[in-house]
Amino acid sequence: MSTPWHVLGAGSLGTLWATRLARAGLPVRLILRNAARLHAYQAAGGLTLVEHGEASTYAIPGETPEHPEPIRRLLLACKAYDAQDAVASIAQRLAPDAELILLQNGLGSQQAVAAQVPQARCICASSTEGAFRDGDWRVVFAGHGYTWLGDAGHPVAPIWLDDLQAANIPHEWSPDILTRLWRKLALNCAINPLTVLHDCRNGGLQQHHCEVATLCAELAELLERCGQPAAADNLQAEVERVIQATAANFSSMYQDVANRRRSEISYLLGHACKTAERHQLHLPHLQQLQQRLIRHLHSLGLPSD
Ligand code: NAD
Ligand code: KPL
Repeated sequence: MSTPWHVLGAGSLGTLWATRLARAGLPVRLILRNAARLHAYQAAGGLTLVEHGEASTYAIPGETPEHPEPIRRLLLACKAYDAQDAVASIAQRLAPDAELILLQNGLGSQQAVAAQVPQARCICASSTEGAFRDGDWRVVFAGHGYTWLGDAGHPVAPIWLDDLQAANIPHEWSPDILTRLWRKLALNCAINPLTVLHDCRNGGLQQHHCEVATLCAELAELLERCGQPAAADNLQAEVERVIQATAANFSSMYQDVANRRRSEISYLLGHACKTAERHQLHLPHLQQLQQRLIRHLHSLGLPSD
């Protein structure tokens, strides 16, 4: 039997991946936080994926972190700020040849996880697929996209990409995953905080062209300084293209704030500002943006880390 996929995080992306893998007949196990969550999950009878308005439920076996089966392949599908605690909860179970696929947005959490489990192979992912929860254990597939996967320290693609193919998960092995992650981080830094501060959809930033351009120039300087010139290439043009292409959408950070959820600010703008500081790079507009956003989150009573 092929290696089971352990999926930790039964949220939007975790459900999107787990259900498609299970639908392809691949062995999947869902790791729930504790016995209470496991019982609630079992009572629901599985994970439900809604695609094109049609709901299908998959009775994927669930387990708690304490389950005795060793983990050889783990899809970590929690938010960036939960990644280290989540990995700590299953670290004892990781087999010597374990592989972790890290779906977190931004940067910083992947490096922290890799340092936590140095014996495991950590593969980073950058995804443009979209999904959201519309009930407990129920996720709507919202936007078709692509997932790039890569391992900055080891360019050889893993054999389980065949499983993703079988499960119709659009993906590509990327030899320059760090560049992709930095590029996405820069896009998110140029767009998401401003949509929160100006209380607008992505398209509303067309009225704030100069502010966006100034941020792009500083972000490009940062990318160059940290050895990512390809991620800096034509950044402003791409940001403007994304603003136009997603004009009607609310950014993920806007949605987090509107729904009073913790945002991943520390792994996006926070990571950019921390990296600039480490390189002794003065980026006044980016730093001001971070301060404005932190003040705004505090004024709403939301966490700013
Ligand atoms: P989510 O909040 O919907 O799901 C995360 C799940 O992880 C939750 O169910 C939470 O309870 C669970 N979790 C956290 N800690 C846990 C623990 N210790 N043990 C067990 N479960 C635990 O988040 P999401 O939207 O799926 O996002 C996951 C990551 O993917 C984020 O970094 C996000 O930015 C990124 N991402 C999401 C989308 C999307 O469309 N949702 C798209 C691209 C990237
Ligand atoms: O990724 C995004 C997000 O909202 O998180 C886009 C649409 C690119 C805006 O930054």
